[in-house]
Amino acid sequence: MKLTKYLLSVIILFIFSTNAFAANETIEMLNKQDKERMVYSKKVVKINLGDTVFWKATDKGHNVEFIKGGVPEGVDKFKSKFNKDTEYKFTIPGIYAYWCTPHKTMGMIGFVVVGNDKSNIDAIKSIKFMGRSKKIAPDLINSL
Ligand SMILES: [Cu+2]
Repeated sequence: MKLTKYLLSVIILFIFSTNAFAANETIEMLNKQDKERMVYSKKVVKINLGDTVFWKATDKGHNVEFIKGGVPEGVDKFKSKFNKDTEYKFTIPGIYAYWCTPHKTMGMIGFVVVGNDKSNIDAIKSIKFMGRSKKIAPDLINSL
């Protein structure tokens, strides 16, 4: 009986520690998905405060860059290295808009809503998107 309890606590501890390091959302950086080229596998994710998003460099030549003015107040700038997996832990609530630096005009944009806080939606709406990103941004922003 004592051993069972011990094993149980070991198992619970293991599950807990595994989750602590796992991302809450995984987004792939892709050259192609269906008919789209240069795309994040998920353009919009909604997460809880304190969650982590992991971007997997499935295809090369991509990165993640927070858009200036497109993140909640107090968030530092973030720009990941090309060709590398990256992750970010979201500790400030609000909407985060990001793009892939070389493909920001090709529709390679994404949004993260943290803690269901949309208080910075006006700032998000005033981001100057270009090219294909300008075409797809309004519908994405409306879906947040
Ligand atoms: Cu890209």
